Amino acid sequence: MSWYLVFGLVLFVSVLVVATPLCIRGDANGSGLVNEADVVDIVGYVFGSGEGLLVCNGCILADVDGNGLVDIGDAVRLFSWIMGYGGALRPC
Ligand SMILES: [Ca+2]
Repeated sequence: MSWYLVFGLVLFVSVLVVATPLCIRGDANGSGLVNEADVVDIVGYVFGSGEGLLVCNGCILADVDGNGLVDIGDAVRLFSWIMGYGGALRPC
């Protein structure tokens, strides 16, 4: 396999990854995982001590229930989901 072919393949895959970001509802901190840290970030945002909201392809990642608002209900919904209660999270 030539060097140019390998370089081209790596460049193609890199562009593909950049062009398709993961938009995971509930991943409030954008780490790529949904876990307790996201609950903490949502609570921090709601009570004014957190950072701004991450938006991915028009989807507010902290808006766990998808109602267009980010409030304490989103933190509760996410925590319940992490603990195994409630249904699947809505897709972005
Ligand atoms: Ca919401």
